Amino acid sequence: MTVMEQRGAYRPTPPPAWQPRTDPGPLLPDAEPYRVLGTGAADRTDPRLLRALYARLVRGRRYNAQATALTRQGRLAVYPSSTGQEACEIAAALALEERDWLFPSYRDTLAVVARGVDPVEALTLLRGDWHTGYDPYEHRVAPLSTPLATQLPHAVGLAHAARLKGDDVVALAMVGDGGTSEGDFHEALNFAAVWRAPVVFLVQNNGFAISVPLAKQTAAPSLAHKAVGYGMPGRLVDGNDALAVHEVLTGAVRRAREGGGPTLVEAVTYRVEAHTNADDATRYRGDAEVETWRRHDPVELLERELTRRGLLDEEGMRAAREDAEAMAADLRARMNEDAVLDPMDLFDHVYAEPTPQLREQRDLLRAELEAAAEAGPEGEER
Ligand SMILES: Cc1ncc(C[n+]2csc(CCOP(=O)(O)OP(=O)(O)O)c2C)c(N)n1
Repeated sequence: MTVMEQRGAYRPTPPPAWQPRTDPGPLLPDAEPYRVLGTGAADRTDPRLLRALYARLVRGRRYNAQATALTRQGRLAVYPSSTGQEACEIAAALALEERDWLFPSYRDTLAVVARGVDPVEALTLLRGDWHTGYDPYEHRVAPLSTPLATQLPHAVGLAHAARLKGDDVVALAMVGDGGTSEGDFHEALNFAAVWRAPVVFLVQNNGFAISVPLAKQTAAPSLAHKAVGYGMPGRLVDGNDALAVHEVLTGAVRRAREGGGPTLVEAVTYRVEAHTNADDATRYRGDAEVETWRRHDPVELLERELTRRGLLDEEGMRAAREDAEAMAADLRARMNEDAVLDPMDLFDHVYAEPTPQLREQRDLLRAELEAAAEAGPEGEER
């Protein structure tokens, strides 16, 4: 007699039928990054959109070059250039309505400026002058976030709160590939999906987190695939194709606005320059790789499309360059003016109610400044 026969009456009960809670199929990203430029789909694009994107991309490139030059002249403490990533930056700003909110990272000055923030004010933080430098409420742009991914839970909180209040607001949050390894990324995406918050997450996969390449950052099939684990759609797009990024982001914003919940968009792009002016990229990557990406340049891709459709000629290109040059000249002139600053401002806006330690430090600094003022310029030199 077998053991099972001895137990006689034992009949294992089958477990309840298991079903996936949602079908993961529709959430999966495409196998290849989505492209529009150079395909038949581009022919259907409104020429006004093509022209608007082109003018802003040309300006964006010039802005990056000017800001980097300002670091060399000691007028800017640091600048993380987004050269090569202009398509993502500009498309992100244009995908939003005025009533929406943008949550940028430190690399996203171009998106901030494209949203309407004064080009000088957008650099205040990087000059080290003042806190954010611009009024976040004026253009609905959160401060440029230096701590990686912390802007993501903020975006979810704002978007969810707006929805609870019945306000029609979508938040678009930008983050780098390295930022996707942060706990804040996980928490933000999880909350967003569970609450169906009207948020769009744009990951600019530019290949590197300073010197760390993507292969050392994640073993995921793509960053867009991470969406499936949270229960939101993941979209993979060519981040140098301004039309493709614009279309995917506009679609994701519309979906969020209509109550469809969040989307994770991975834009595959490349950081053509070093991490910042303080980094030497030749120490961790070769020229050949950079050259390959330079041949897939977002400005040139758009230029080719406009030219092919007869929407741009030499004269148009010159006009765009002149417009960008005027913006750069104005930026240069205004950044060369010494900022008038009150050191006591340092203590304002840290807490609603300053802590005893902060008050003590404030009093110490005030006393030092008063003593220095009494001593006059000679005293300062000693
Ligand atoms: C919480 C946190 N950890 C570490 C850093 C230091 N840090 C600054 S930039 C950076 C790399 C980020 O790379 P990625 O997210 O890919 O963005 P990218 O700079 O390429 O735009 C790191 C580790 C930081 N700013 N914040």
